[in-house]
This record gives sequence, structure tokens and C-alpha cells, in this order.
Amino acid sequence: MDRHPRDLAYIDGDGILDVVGFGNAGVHVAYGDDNVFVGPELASTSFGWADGWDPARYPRLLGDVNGDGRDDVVGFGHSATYVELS
Ligand SMILES: [Ca+2]
Ligand SMILES: [Ca+2]
Repeated sequence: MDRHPRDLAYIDGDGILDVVGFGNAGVHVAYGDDNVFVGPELASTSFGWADGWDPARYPRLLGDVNGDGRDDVVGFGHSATYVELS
């Protein structure tokens, strides 16, 4: 399994998909802007490989948990489920 999964999500709520990558240091986002992606930038220092977020054991998903139109990160950890809002 890939250590650093990537996905598409609506992170900034502008209606244009963004690229989300789970890296060593956290969550990176390249924001979609018409025909290009801007970034990536480190959007969160949570959910990184360096903090033990091995996708084979602790999956992280994207979805709009609070209904504000921006996709959030949900991580299923060893003993809890963690949410970081966009
Ligand atoms: Ca966007
Ligand atoms: Ca949200």
C-alpha cells in the first residue's frame, strides 16, 4: 500500500476540486484554480506518516463532516477517530 495516498476533495469550498496528499509531515493540499493546481502547501501537521499514520493500519478519509461545503479529514486511529475540519 502506498505510504502517501492522494485524493481529490473540495477543501476550500470554491466548488473546484483540490488535490490532497498525506505526506510525512501532514496533509498537503494543491488547490484547484480553473486549469491549474496551486501549491501544494502543508495544510495540516496532523495525519502525517511521521506521526504513525500508516495507511495500512490507520486509514484517513475525506468528507464534509460538518456540512459547511468543505471536505474535512477523518482519521481512524488506534483507539479513536480524529477529525480535522477544513
Ligand atoms: Ca477548491
Ligand atoms: Ca466541512
